[in-house]
Amino acid sequence: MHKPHDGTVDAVVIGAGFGGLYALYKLREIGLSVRGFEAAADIGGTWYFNRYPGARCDVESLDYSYSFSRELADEWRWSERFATQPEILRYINHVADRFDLRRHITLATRVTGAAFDEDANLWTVTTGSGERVRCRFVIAAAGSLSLPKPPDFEGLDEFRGRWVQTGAWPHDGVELAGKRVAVIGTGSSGMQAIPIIAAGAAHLTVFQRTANFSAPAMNGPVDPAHEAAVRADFQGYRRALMETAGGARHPLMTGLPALQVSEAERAAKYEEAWNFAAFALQTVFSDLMVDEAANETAAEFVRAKIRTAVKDPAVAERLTPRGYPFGAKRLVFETGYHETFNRPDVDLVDLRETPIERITPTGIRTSEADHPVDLIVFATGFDAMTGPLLAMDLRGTGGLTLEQAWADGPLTFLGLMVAGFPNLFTINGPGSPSVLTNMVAAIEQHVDWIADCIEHMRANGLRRVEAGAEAQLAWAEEVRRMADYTLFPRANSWYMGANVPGKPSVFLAYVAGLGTYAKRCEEIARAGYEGCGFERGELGVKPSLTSSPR
Ligand code: NA7
Repeated sequence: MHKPHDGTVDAVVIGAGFGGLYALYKLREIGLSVRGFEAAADIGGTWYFNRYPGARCDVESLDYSYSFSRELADEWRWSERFATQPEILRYINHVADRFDLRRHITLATRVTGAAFDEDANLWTVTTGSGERVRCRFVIAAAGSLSLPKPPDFEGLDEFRGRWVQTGAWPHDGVELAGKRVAVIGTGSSGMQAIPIIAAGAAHLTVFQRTANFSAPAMNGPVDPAHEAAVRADFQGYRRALMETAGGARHPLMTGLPALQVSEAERAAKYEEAWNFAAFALQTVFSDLMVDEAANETAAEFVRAKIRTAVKDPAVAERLTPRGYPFGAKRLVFETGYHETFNRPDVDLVDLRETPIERITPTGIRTSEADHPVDLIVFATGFDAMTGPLLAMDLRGTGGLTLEQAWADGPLTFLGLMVAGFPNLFTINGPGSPSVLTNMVAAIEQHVDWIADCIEHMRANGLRRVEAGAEAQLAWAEEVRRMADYTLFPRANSWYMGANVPGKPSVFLAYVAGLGTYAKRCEEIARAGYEGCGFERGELGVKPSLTSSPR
């Protein structure tokens, strides 16, 4: 089934989530021999690991799906507007089976290193099981939010109860009934899980460091009329989606600056967006993420909603986000989050007032009190975007490590390539729209671009491609300039690397959106991959690139 030890393939794909699977499919389509490695025991990436109660996508299901196969789209039916983790995982498994992708993937095998051999222009990929595979191309599809931050609370090793992380939720489930539970962290994961944990546990204490902006997901069944319209013009719908910033569309975008309309009209629009779905709130006006005063109107709208939802005014005040712009930390799509704090069996601890001092054998000690608990849920986030790549010991030309290349923050060309690392491509890498857009749409755009680049090399007798250092610096500057134009850098968010101590403070995503980004990528490709350097030579490795798909 698999190539033998020390075998050679055209491309190694690291990761078998949405990105890795489509890369395997597409590269096989263009005739490359491929080999995939996945650290987990099964495919699915993010959706394999994040099984915490309430885990749900914040992009609509019809949009958060592949578009490369019309047949796939025709035969798959999503049950909910915002799909749950189990349904998304079922979809991913269906795709892998339907396109016979599993046979290329070695599961439960972590890529521990990859080094570029400059003489042969080949990568050697090493795995945790001691395998070494030579390949022309490496496609790193290791995920953007796939490396949970390890909990670093003093005393945790002495805790006699159980502790779990949302981003590595146990597959055999976690018993909540009769348990006193603590949740630490109120980002998307915490805020999605909290209402469900509260309903299942004997008692819940939420430990909040920063109150987050959120809005109701407004989940429900997929609207049949919307679905029919999408299916009637599937390609047209997807093309239009690709031109948007977020890789998603809604009918409520006014295209107007928030302060250009009257207060009453603004309130009505916010109300309409609130009742449509959380993502509409962020884009109902055109300038919410660039104009502080406009942003404050949205922030105030959300704060008022919290005051209405939460009965105890003191609790409502603690849950009210302040001190950073609305949306600059990821807006959370939740269901019943604030109302959960009206339950008599749920408490809120504000860590800004009473920080955690340590974990004791029986619970959590803050500067004010001991909170006895049986189970601690860490919803404390990820080493986002750069973490999974840096964890892999990638070595480019002259033995350059990625840590060295990125000592002051990630430098990439388009979030797709890194100077000094020839024939390596990253999917949704830092410097691409990635986490700020529909990841599945972005993945398809990335993989298609990579496949076109490889086709270009094949057609022109080129065996090595590498981002130029100058082009890379110019791209980093463009990413920074775009981010600085917005309010995003004004929050201590994981978008800025602020959640990981010592991580360089750099805005990690390309903020101008998928549509603009895809156009830039196309222009660059049309100009002969301007900014990239190529080396002439035979591209083919055994088996030949022209062999039929396996
Ligand atoms: P996030 O969004 O990084 O949220 C992590 C939360 O944990 C956030 O509220 C943090 O507070 C809190 N946190 C982190 N470290 C600590 C410590 N040491 N003490 C107390 N509280 C802490 O991660 P999620 O998993 O919720 O979401 C990640 C993305 O996954 C999400 O945006 C979606 O795209 C999917 P802070 O705000 O840093 O003060």
